Amino acid sequence: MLRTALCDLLGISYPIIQGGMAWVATGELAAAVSAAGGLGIIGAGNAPPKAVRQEIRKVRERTDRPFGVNIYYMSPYVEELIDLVCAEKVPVVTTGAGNPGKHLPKLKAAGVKVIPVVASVALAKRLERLGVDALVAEGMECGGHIGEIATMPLVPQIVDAVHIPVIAAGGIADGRGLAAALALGAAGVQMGTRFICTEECTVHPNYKEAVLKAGDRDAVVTGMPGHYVRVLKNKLTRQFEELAARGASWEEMDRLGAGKLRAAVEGDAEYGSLMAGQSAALVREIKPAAAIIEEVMAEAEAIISRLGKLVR
Ligand code: TUI
Repeated sequence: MLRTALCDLLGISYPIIQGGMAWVATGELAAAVSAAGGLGIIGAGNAPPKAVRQEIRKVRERTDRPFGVNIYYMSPYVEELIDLVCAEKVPVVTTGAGNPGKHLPKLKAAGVKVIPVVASVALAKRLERLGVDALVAEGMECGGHIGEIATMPLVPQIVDAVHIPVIAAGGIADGRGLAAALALGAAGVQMGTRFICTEECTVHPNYKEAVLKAGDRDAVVTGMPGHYVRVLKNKLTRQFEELAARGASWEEMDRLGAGKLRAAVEGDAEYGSLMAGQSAALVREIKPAAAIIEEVMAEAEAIISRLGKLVR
């Protein structure tokens, strides 16, 4: 049985975390992942605290296991969401697109475990010093807003730089990815794209279909330096290309992207922002979240025991 320090830290059975994708990771999905022994995470995105509280309730109606909420630091509701997760005693908070340092004392006092998502060594070191419990090291193969370093070089650098558990993310969708992440020194993985194609994920079937159909070159990068977003190729990404070709301003790009993730979640696969990582090409079927977790664990365990036999 494969267990890591992350399982002990979070009280979960398997070292698999589901990415807290805005609009995509609802209470239904988070509950399914947590009930199956991983860590399900609600993506708060730009949603108001009342809506996030409803998602927390959904998880608690479905499972007693630990779960998390991802707080997106560009949200206008960050302060209220911090108060909400403390009041609700949410077991784990992951953070994205910002530095949660100033909220750590409050979160720690409420007993919330804090796991920031980072894409650089410098921020990883700074956050360890401030007392976070673990880190997600997210490589640029991931979907949505991306950093500049790929998973393979990023994870071991962060592992070397800190003493807390590191969770690898970006480009991971199966047991091979989990085994590889452990080989890099990670204590577990976070997968987002793979969990879009679950029975419990509430996005429109068109979004899931686009992930299933994606090939190796379909998860492309749009946007501007400092604000790159990885999405699946469609009519919207061609509009972004046209804007970039004529040297459009940041404001024009931003205007084109506004509201488009929600459109994708509601079924617009042509002009919606189908955020997904390069691992989309590895996703071939829609299954229950529990079946994915079982399959990933069995595959990783088989690989690790096979690799062990290579050493003679
Ligand atoms: O957060 C992400 N990826 C995301 S968030 C998102 S939400 C959204 N997008 C469009 C419309 C509506 C909602 C989509 N994709 N990844 C986690 C991540 N965070 N990767 C890198 C970082 C990061 C970047 C800078 C973390 C901290 C940071 O700090 C800067 C500072 O303040 O030091």
